Amino acid sequence: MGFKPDLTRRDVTPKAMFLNRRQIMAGAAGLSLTGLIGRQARAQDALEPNSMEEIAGYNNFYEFGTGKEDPAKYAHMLTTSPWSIEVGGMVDKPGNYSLDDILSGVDIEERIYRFRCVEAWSMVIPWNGFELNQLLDQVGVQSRAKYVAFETAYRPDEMPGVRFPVVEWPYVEGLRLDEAMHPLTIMATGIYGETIPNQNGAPIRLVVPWKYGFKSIKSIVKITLTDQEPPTTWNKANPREYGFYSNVNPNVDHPRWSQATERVIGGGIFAARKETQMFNGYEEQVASLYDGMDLSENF
Ligand SMILES: Nc1nc2c(c(=O)[nH]1)N[C@H]1C(S)=C(S)[C@@H](COP(=O)(O)O)O[C@H]1N2
Ligand SMILES: [Mo]
Repeated sequence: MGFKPDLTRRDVTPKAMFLNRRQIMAGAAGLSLTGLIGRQARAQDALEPNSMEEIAGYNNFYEFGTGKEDPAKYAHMLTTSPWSIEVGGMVDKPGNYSLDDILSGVDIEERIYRFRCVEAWSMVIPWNGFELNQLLDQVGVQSRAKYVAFETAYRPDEMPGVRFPVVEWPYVEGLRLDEAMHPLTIMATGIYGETIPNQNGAPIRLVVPWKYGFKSIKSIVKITLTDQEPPTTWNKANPREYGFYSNVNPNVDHPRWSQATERVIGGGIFAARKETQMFNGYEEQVASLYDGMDLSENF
């Protein structure tokens, strides 16, 4: 079950669009809130306009604030070197591993992935990273382990957003062990062939392309193997709206909006809507992980 690329450089969202997506998203959301254009757009796709909450959510590194420009403005405050990750729990070789040590033992490659933000925006992003299974194999996962828990740095001096209890800090996420071991699941250190910008989760973040964006936890300092389903930030904040799995699924709506379509960054504001694919287009590779599970219960 190796990784089979299905996207090429030609599919990649232009870098300028990627860098400007917040303005693009905020602009489109603003349009859909008011006036004729908004009503036409809504009639076309039969969706409700975005709420202010969703718009604020476009800025999605809450440790630097929930304001639209906050991550880009403040993420430079994060010291990303030196960096280490504490790996523990049910592993043979627990320890505080420096990022340099981790990177010297893995194969870094480019992965061009669809990436889905929970608010229904999608992009195609060229990440540079390594399969998480390489790191897990190195530390020796014990047979009792069933889940992997991840934790973001919590640094009040460097993260102005953590003064506000918008979510519980530190930001935490989790995967089932088979999801974590899947070849599509990567730890990314780069984007568009360059070092990952701080606001996108430098120096190392998770990317799970068949799940909604919030599962892709940024600036990871801790990885713990456990036999219990780990808590996740958005599930703790709102369990009705965000489940543990959070697989992209057009058939299971978020309680406040449809998940059937998405808006493609770079496709133009009105031409940009397309139907969302099961598991974000990775059904062939990952559907078997969920055989026999009711995905509307395990959302
Ligand atoms: N630590 C941390 N990780 C996080 C977030 C966050 O606020 N803090 N936001 C999540 C959300 S909601 C999304 S959509 C993605 C966005 O990643 P991107 O900004 O690289 O597109 O990061 C996720 N990872
Ligand atoms: Mo998000």
